[in-house]
Amino acid sequence: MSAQPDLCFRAFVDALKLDNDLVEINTPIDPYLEAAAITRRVCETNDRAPLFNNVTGMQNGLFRILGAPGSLRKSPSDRYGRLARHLALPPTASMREILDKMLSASTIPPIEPTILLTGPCKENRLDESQIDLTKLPAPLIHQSDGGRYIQTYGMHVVQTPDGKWTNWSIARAMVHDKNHLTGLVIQPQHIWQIHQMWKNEGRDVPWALAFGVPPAAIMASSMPIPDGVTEAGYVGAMTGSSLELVKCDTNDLYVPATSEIVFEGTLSITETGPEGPFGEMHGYVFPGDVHIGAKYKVNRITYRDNPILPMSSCGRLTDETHTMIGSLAAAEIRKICQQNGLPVTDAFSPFESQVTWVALRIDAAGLRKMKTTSQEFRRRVGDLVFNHKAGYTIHRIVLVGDDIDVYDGGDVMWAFSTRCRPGMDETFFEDVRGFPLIPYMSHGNGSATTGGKVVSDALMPTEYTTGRDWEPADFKSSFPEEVKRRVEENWTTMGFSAS
Ligand SMILES: Cc1cc2nc3c(=O)[nH]c(=O)nc-3n(C[C@H](O)[C@H](O)[C@H](O)COP(=O)(O)O)c2cc1C
Ligand SMILES: [Mn+2]
Repeated sequence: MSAQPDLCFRAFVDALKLDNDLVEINTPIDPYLEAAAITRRVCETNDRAPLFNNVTGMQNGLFRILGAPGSLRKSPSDRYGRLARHLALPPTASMREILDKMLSASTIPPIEPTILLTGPCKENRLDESQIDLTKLPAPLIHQSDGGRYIQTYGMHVVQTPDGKWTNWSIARAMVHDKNHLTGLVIQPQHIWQIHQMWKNEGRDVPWALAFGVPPAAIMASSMPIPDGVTEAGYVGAMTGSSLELVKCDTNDLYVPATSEIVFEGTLSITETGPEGPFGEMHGYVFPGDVHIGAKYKVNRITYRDNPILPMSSCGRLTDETHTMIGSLAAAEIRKICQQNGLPVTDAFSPFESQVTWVALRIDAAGLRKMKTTSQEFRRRVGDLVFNHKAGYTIHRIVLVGDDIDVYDGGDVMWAFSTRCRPGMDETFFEDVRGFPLIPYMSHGNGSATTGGKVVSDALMPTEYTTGRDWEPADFKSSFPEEVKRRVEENWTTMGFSAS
């Protein structure tokens, strides 16, 4: 059985422990707000991931909770260590290295999964008569949430009616009653696309929801890889090993053999139910704001011994909805730009923008070769990205020169604030799909689902023609090497602190 941290969630938890990146809590913790409050504080301070071993109301071991599975570490040297451990990269991996790993499978053939007869996720089972979701210690994550969001970091498994495409993705879901969940199934997400196909056929969608899946798989489940691409094969190619899956008890879907907990059932094409509100990725909850959500029926639960439910206590910076949704969309946007001949070297969604922006780093020589204008370039980038599913969650694209480190929010903010003249250097897109979760969309002055997007050009006119004609007024650029060396050598002798 695969025991590498990228291929097995339980091994991942062990790896965090070895990294001293885990706080095991053995005193009783209430899943009603307390576990999420601890996790929230962890996210806001970049502290170690909490593992709640003793969750009030546990039933037959169901379940322990791991908070902040993909949040940040405190030290700048391994800031992205928890994400790196999802991908078998060294904990000091840079964001660029993490995103390159995620994109690495886009240019190589998929590696198909291997089907095992059984696996750890079958160690325990509950049949239909034994299931009562309302009795599980599902977390209440924010005090004004409309339900207990048991699903914030599990992987939905759905397949097209013709069986050719099996999609894995994260989409939130809350406990509705004894044997139902309600959740977000929204356009243009793949789970929505596949739900539409079954609707056209007049049949409910066979469905599974696997919690605590191989970390490499949950990363791919959070990334807008292309329509029609089966995440299992993509993850196989990315990790270089065929994923080990087992068949569901009650339908023909397959789930990772080492999954901590598996729900099996159907996603209804006719029934819906109240869903939300929820404290969301942009850092808000609107109390009382209940919407109609998709409805799932749970017929079977299987689980490992002493299972662990991963939980994202999302909201203000920094949690999985930022480190993963923003970063992974940016990676896919980089790829799409490059495939379309744009001289983009890097793309990242600054956390400071609450992951509503993507900064595109433009290669200087490539830009000059294009012999384009700002207006033309802005239009071309916006038409491409804002009409693509990968650009769904992004409302501002900032074009920056290759002197800017897009992984550094301060750098991007400096360029945006000083090189992009409001209005004149921007092109607005009012006829593209918008992201309704952003407060200014769903609770703002205009349509919740259309427009509100902009390409902001923080390239200076000389960058399009003759090249940069300025020098940054900073330590690095404003002083001769000899002077800088002297300053650095004498730094501590003069009484300043070592960096
Ligand atoms: C912690 C977390 C929570 C998420 N919640 C949702 C959600 O509730 N609804 C949604 O549509 N996408 C959600 N996403 C983003 C999707 O997983 C992402 O857009 C992914 O590309 C969707 O998969 P697909 O490309 O196969 O459609 C979440 C991602 C993460 C990391
Ligand atoms: Mn997909």
